[in-house]
Amino acid sequence: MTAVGIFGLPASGKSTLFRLVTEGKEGAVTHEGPLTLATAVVPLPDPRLDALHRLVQSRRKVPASLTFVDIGGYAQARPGRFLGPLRNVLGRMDVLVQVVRAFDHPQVPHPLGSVDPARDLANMEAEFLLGDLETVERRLARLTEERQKGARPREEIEREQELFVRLQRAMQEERPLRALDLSPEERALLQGFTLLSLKPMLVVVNLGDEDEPPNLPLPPGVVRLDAPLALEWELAQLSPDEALEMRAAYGLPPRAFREALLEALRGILDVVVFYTMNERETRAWLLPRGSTAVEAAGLIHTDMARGFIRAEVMPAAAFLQAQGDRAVVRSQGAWHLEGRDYIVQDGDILYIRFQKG
Ligand SMILES: Nc1nc2c(ncn2[C@@H]2O[C@H](COP(=O)(O)OP(=O)(O)O)[C@@H](O)[C@H]2O)c(=O)[nH]1
Ligand SMILES: [Mg+2]
Repeated sequence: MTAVGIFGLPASGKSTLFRLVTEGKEGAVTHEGPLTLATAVVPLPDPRLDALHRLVQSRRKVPASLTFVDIGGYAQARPGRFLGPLRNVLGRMDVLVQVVRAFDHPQVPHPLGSVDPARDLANMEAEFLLGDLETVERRLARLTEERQKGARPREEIEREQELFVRLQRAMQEERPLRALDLSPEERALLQGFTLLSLKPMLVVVNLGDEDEPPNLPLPPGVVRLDAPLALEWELAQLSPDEALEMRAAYGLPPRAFREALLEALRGILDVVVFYTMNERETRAWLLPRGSTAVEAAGLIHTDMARGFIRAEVMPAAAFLQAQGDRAVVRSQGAWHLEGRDYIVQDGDILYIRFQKG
């Protein structure tokens, strides 16, 4: 499951964005402390999957999906006071979508009394950094203790110390962790910690219908998208032709914001898409970039990972080019057998050979 957390101040447009991206789903509601979470699964548009399915004609087509969570109920007490529950929920997400309010509306008061997207963005970033700095300093204190006790091999502790000191320095210079150059091993070391400024983040600036995009100093390493969300939701109810006409009249790009958002998310998530096909289903899967064939097998079924023998691999592009003729793909040398450590590439079609039981 790949989780996308939508967060931001009250009345910034989070639920409007959630409705837009889920095409009006209610979402399953849960509570966590003062927070109310609405969760819904959104299939990812994938022209490559559509083409494969047309060729193979399996009974079902199963797209990869993102799980969106609308995180409501967070009210900023005052800058620099991060609420624990929000940190915990955001910590479980794979990508963060921060909604920042730029629209003004007399009937919808801003919780801080005035519309100021630059302020709201800077406050949130400051809270991220402050919380992360606390986490890092707690870890450093712990590592010093471990070193005195000799609890683990010294080199191991020193390697971790070196990394956490680097993180500490970055945050003291107000640089978010997402802007650091970290090796895969270092990222793996940081897996268990809640470090929000390390997470990929997309900022959605919610404009009024007639607004020009404001000039905003953007935190390093985040992707920004601008849209009048309430208007986008209204336009999403129209027929495609009507919508196109209205979009032009409002000076909006022809492509619906929903599509632009899903594509941007797909871009900042560090994942590849691979495919499986049989007569029953043609299916797309998301896998963290750099994952191996046996990890891909484990995503499909734990038995496949346990009994993994080999993976048959062919690129979707080659299969489509060959009109689904496997013999042609083979004759072009595009079909190959791989072992468990093969790094799965975006667009691979996998067939896992495994031993049952
Ligand atoms: N004018 C205007 N109103 C909006 C826009 N986006 C949201 N709203 C309104 O602001 C209110 C709060 O929006 P909502 O999505 O519920 O915000 P949330 O508290 O962040 O979930 C609702 O009444 C929305 O209709 C927008 O782009 N323009
Ligand atoms: Mg809401």
